[in-house]
Amino acid sequence: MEFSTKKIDDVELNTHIVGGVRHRRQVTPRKVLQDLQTFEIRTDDVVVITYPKSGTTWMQEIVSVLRHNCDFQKADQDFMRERFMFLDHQIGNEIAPYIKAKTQPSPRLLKTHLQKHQLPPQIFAKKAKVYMYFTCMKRNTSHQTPTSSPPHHFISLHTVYSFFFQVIFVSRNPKDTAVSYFNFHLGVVDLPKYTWQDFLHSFCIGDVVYGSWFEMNAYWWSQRKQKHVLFVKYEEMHQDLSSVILKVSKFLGWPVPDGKLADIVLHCSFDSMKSNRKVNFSEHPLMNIESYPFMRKGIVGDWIHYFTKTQTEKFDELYEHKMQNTGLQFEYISKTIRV
Ligand code: PPS
Repeated sequence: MEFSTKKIDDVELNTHIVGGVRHRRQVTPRKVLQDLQTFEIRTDDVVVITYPKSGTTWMQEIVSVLRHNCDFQKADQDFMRERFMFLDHQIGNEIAPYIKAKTQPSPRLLKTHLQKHQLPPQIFAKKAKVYMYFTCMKRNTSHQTPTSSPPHHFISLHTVYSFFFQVIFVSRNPKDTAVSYFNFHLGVVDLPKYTWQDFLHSFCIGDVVYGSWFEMNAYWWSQRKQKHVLFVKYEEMHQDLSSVILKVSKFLGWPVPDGKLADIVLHCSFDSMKSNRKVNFSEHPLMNIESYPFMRKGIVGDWIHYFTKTQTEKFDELYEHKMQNTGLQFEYISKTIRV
């Protein structure tokens, strides 16, 4: 699938390939990826896993609010990057989030964009534990004299599933993801700068930072029925945020307080998050938010303004080829907002 054959020089300067995946050279050094191979997952960790630009921050804000029982002030007390430990990130000389996470109280909130084979292996080793135990119960014999008959015992089998952590995977249609990711590159200091054509080409062959959208999404889609995995689509959040909030709440076991659902929807709306400095990354040291806002458009269907007719045809062909056996389908046009 060729969109472009142009060689982009600063890609090689600013990024490196580790484990077959392209990463930001400064932000995701080899050591971080190596150390994550022995990172300890805790029983009550909540891990938000996404391909970049899929609605990660949106989901993080929902989880933060639920975590604090809908106390918006508490939820937004810290900047997003201090609430969720971004495992595969390290900025300058700051202590890496995965190191900070080691001493954080539970339940920890973690975020990662890593492909399956670069995630901490414990994520796969510690899926769920099943305890089975027997109890013996003596029948209630109060109406009998102790000596009138021997006590009767019942044996009962109990099965307890104890889940070791929870994964929320957010997926966004790949055309809008590519557009959002392309724009993000323009605004982030150390990310390589591409033309749209070159970016789309690299995205399609999985040679951008964090690798292949197709691989990551196909894998987590295949895991969606596991009890510790919640698979949510960005487009679903757009269409019915209330339902998604209730789904996340049920999954995590963190209830929505009575009468608060509408408030969460409002708090997590695009406009509210765009003007919320705790989540809009306006103070992030590596982002040029003035010219390239993190909360850019927040819509379904912006790809229409970027993809040419030929690019659309080629991309649809590629999607069919790579994903035809998965059954994963998306809405590509908003049902509610004109783009
Ligand atoms: S990152 O850097 O990978 O963590 O980015 P991520 O948060 O995954 O994705 C950023 C895109 O999500 C949009 N966004 C939202 N859309 C709708 N409503 C809300 N509340 C919302 N919050 C974030 C954000 O605008 C980015 O998409 P684009 O298309 O670039 O606007």
